[in-house]
Amino acid sequence: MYTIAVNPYHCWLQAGFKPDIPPHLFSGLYAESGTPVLSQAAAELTEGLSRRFGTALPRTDNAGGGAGAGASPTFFLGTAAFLRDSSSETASFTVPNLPPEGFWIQITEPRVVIAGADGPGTLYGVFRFLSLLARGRLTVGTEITDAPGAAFRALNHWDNIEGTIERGYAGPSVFFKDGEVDFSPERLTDYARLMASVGLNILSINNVNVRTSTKLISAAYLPRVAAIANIFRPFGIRLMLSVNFTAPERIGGLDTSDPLDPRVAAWWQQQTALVYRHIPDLAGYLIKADSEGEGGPFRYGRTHADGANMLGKALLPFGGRCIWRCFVYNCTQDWRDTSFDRASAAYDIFQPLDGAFDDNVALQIKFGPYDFQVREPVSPLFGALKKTRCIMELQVTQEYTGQQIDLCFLPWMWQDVMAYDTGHGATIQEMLIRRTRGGEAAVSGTLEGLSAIPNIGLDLNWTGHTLAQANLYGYGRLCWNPGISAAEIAAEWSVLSFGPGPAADTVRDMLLASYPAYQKYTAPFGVCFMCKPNHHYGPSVEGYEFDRWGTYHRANREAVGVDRTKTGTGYTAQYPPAIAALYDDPKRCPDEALLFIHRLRYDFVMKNGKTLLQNIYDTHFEGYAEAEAIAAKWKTLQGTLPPDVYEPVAERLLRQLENAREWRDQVNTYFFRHTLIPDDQGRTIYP
Ligand code: GCW
Repeated sequence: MYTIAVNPYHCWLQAGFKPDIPPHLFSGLYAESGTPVLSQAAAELTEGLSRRFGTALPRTDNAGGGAGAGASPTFFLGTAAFLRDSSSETASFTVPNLPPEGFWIQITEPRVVIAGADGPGTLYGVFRFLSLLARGRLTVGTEITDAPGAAFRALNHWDNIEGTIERGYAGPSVFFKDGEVDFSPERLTDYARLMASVGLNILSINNVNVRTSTKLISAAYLPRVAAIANIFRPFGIRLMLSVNFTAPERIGGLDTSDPLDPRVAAWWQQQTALVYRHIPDLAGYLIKADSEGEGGPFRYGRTHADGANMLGKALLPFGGRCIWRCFVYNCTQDWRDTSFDRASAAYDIFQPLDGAFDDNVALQIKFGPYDFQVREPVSPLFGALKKTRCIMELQVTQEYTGQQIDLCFLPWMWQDVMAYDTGHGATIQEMLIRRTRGGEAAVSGTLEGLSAIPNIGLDLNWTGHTLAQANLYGYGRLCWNPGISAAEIAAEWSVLSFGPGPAADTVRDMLLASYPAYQKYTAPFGVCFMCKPNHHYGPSVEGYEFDRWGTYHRANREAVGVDRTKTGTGYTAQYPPAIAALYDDPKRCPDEALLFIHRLRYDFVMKNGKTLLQNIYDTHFEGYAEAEAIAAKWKTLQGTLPPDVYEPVAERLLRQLENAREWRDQVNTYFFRHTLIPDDQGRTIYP
């Protein structure tokens, strides 16, 4: 039987754990208060201990005012400055120096200490303490110092004010309904807790395709937006808003949004002042410009630096930042034109602008040159922008990775992205960490953090597929520690969500098998975009082939893939020479990027000695078989998990199998029909 009463609403903050450190260490809490974040930290500790562990921790300080007042404390919580302060009763603590947002946990026989560098660090220390306690990782003698790797750790919702979510697979928006800001404060508090528990600190609430939410920055809507900010603030989370570049025309009554027109700049300054009157700590604006129908500086003959800096200047007096997306490409391409390559677009547009952006502007770049495909090479912009602040964008919502019907544990791929050596002297992970470890002095040319489109909505379990919670958890952990492995994330999440024991081991193994399986049964070897147009679930091998979106594989009976080498579109030249040379050589190019970079004949012999065609067949048969094995693993948990936890996942795993079967058979049949070369093992392919 299950040891903890798994309630998917609580995600990785489940109840029912038995703490295994001496109970007398929980006999009284002395905690710093005085700021909303510090008060929240103390509340999270006492409430977390009581709800999740059944352990009371009475406060001995005045703030508690309750049962324990006057007793001697055993548990100390606060900032390092407070705990070192000789005037308090905690004078004897020697807290190490901590980087911003860092914490120190020390458990000795007489007491427990959680010290933060600051308010957020203290809060993160509490959540880490609770996580370690649930995982049985705390004993007397434990001493841990930690701090976030990435400074900027954001979620970017694609929620529309109508209440719908672009690429959302878990119910309607938690922020909006029917054209209004409309939310449950309890639900948002729980969301804030989930975010803070994994260290996330920035939240943008509306879609980057801003459309009707353009009006969120107007007086009629700002009080309700401010109410959301108030809920997240005590959790150390600052709000951002997506803004529409053409807002001056749409809601400002101007006849232009030209960033160099003084009336436009003045309008943004005035509007931004209004926004900050309501939300003084807004983190800034997020902008998708000149992309997929959104207006931008190109419309007025200006550069993206002109546009971003104009907004940056409006935000500067308030300490706000302009986060400018680099997802800019021509989405009305003629498929007949083989000279133009969408993959090159972001670099072509933004690399020449390196150094032209103001200091409070950061460029947000999708991890790959296309669009969140199951595998893409890492964008050549990382490391190449030497004088520009950058943020990497990931997608937690599973737009192209199974839409929370298929199990697909994304940290598996993210760990490869983090380990990727840019060829500019650092891996992605090192770039992220260098920024925070270098302190404020290390500014330009580095990667400040990550943003991701989350996978949550109003579904009771937040993410539709309960096991997709692991992707949100994993994203937060990765922001905190860009060097963490997928295996560590899976192990942590599984125990926190299912309790220690065999169920957690099974779920962990399912997660770790899921990404390779999904990668194998979908588009082969980095070719990308063989999915159904518009909604992007399920196979359509030629779905994007004769369309305007610039994502072609150009398969015929001889070959498949686009030649992006120096003899082709020249995309590989955007990388430093050593990487370009690696990619250019089809014998050395990593298998998962092979068809992204090369156009190859079906009889091309890959590294494993088999032909490209046979590898396509093999991976598709294997991917399906692996999906079957994952579903079978879950089946072993039937009867050991509450039915309302077991059944919905079982149902999605069945739907995944139907999907995987379609992918396997459509992809294999497509290539068989082109080549008429049978599978060397005689497995069924449809003639
Ligand atoms: O992946 C594509 C999505 C769009 C999205 C766009 C973007 C918000 O299909 O739905 O728009 O990327 O990242 O801007």
